[in-house]
Amino acid sequence: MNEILLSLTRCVERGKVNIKSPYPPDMKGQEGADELARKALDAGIAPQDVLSEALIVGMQRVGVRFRNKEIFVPDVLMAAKAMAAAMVHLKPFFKSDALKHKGTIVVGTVLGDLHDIGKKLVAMVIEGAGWEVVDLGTDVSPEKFLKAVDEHPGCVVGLSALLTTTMVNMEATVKHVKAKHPNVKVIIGGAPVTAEFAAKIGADGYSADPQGAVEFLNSRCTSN
Ligand code: B1M
Repeated sequence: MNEILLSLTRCVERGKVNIKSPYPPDMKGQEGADELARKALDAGIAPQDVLSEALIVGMQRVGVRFRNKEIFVPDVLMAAKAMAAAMVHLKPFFKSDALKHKGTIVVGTVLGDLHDIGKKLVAMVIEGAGWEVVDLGTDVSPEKFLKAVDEHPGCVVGLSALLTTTMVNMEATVKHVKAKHPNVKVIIGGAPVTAEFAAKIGADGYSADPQGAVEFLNSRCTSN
C-alpha cells in the first residue's frame, strides 16, 4: 500500500486535520489530511483511490471503534473534520464525474424532534463511507421528506428520533414516502428506536449506531 495513503488513513482515523492542528498531541507538527490528500493527488494517485483506499478506510475504522466504545463523540467529530479537509481537494473530481458517490441518502430528524447530535454523527460517517448525504435538519415533516425524495430519485431515506413522543412521526413519514415511492428504502435510528419498532412501521432497516447505517447502505442499497 502506498505510504501517502497509509498516512492519510491514519490522519482520518486520528482526526489530524492539517499540519497546524495541535490535535492529536502525539501527531503535532506532522502533516494532516489536508496536506496528504493534496500530496496524493499531486503524486498521480487516482482520486477514487484516495477516497476508497484511504479516507473511507479511515472513517470505517472510526465507525467501528465508536461502536466498540474505544473512542467517543469528540473523536468522531475530529475524524469528520479531517475527512472534510481532505475532501476539499477531491470535490472538483466529483464535479468532473471522475469520482462517483455510492448513492444518495436523505436524512433528517423527524417532525417535532430537535435532537440532531446523533443524526449529524450518522450523516458524517455515512458521508465518509462514500455516500452523498442530503441533510434536511431537524423537525422535518413527512411532506418535506417526500419532497426531498422527489428531488433525489433513487435515494435512501434515514430517519432519526430521540423522543418517544416523536417516534410516531417516523411511522407517518415511512407511510407518506412509501405511498408514492414504494421501493424507496428507509432506515431508522435513535436512542428509543428498536429493530422491532422498525419492522412494525414498515421501515427497511434499523441501526443503533452510524456504522450499522453504513453497513445497511452498503449491503442493501447499492447495485454493485
Ligand atoms: Co433532550 N431528551 N429534550 N435535549 N436530550 C433526551 C433524548 C432524554 C432521554 C433526556 C432524559 O429525559 N433523560 C429525553 C427523552 C425522553 C423520552 O422521550 N423518553 C429528552 C427530553 C424529554 C427533551 C425535551 C422534551 C426536554 C424539555 O424541553 N422538557 C426537549 C425536546 C425538544 C424537542 O426535540 N422538541 C429536549 C431538548 C434537548 C436539547 C435541545 C436541550 C438537547 C438537544 C441538542 C441537539 O441535539 N442539538 C437535548 C439533549 C442533548 C439530550 C440528551 C442529553 C443527549 C442526546 C444526544 O445528543 N446524545 C438526551 C439524554 C441522553 O441521551 N443521555 C436527551 C448523544 C448522541 C450521539 O446519541 O442521539 O442517541 P444519539 O445518537 C446515536 C444513536 O441513537 C444513533 O447513532 C447516534 C450515534 O451513535 N442514531 C442513529 C441516531 N439517529 C440515527 C439514525 C440512523 C441510525 C442511527 O439511521 C438513519
